[in-house]
Amino acid sequence: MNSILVQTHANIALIKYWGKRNEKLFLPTKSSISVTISHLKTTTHITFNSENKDHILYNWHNSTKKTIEKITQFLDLFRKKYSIDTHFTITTNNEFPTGAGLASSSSGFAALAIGLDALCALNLTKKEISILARQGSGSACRSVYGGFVQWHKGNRGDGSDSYAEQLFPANHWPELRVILAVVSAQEKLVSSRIGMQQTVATSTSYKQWLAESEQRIPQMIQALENKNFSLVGNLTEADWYGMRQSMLTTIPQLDYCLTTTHDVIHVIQNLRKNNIEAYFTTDAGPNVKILCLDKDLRKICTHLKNIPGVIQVIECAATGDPVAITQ
Ligand code: 2P0
Repeated sequence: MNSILVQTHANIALIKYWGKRNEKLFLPTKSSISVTISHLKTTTHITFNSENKDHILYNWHNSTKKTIEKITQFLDLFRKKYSIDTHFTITTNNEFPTGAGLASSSSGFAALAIGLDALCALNLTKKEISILARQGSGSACRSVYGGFVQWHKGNRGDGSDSYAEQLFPANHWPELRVILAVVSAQEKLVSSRIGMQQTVATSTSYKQWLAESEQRIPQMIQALENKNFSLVGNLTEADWYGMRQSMLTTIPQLDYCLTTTHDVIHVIQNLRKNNIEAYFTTDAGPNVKILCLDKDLRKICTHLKNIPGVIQVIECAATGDPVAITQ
């Protein structure tokens, strides 16, 4: 094989990952559950490079100078782990809606892990690929799959039991929608990596969230299995409140929300009072992700588009497994 082309998608966590018990191996303090979503696609092309260095071209939106460092470190880790001594030429593009301020390393590192395995003909299992992707970026271990995915936190010190698995394929729940309400295209001030480190070290409410969030895992799996939308939504928001509280009690305080973020949240809460069911979550940034069912999509999008400060409204759904094409 001369080259490989991989397509992956970013994922949005319903039960969040925020904090590591081992920084070097990217081992999380808790398990998490996500949905891999359409519209946030990464396309990555990898070939062997006969020179003694890697060539990396990327356009990961909102990427910082650190991005190239992170990719290079990941390639070094891959070579060391699998005793490979070649270098690579990599072109990796996040085909996210332009200027949407939706940075994600999840689809990026998942694509690299899938592509490197295929190109080097290692025949790794999905579990091994997930463990590899995790060491590029924690959330990337979940983007190795489409649909609804669980990342088991694991207990071992070497990380061999900290990997993701698919819970349900994307077509398990075709009526579910995820709307992205973009309120800012700005880069975040504190990266997830640094922010979560500070939370683990200083937040007074973090331990309580960890305990409560871990209990939500089996509840969320059951709710997804039964396609119980109200319960999925309520668990998602409850977990978000716990993460938000942990961020707000971090020293220095972490507040990724903007005024418009709160405006969007209020609109969602008001829609619910008027029997239009929608639920919100946010991550390490001000953009809001909204869960709803297909039947209410149009109405909810109309309300979101009318909020001053909302730049873009993107309608997504759960999407399928990554695709790898050998060339
Ligand atoms: C998540 N986030 O579960 C959570 C919710 C942000 C808030 O995963 O340090 O970019 O590379 O492991 O994966 C963002 O964290 O951090 C994230 P690293 P990552 O989706």
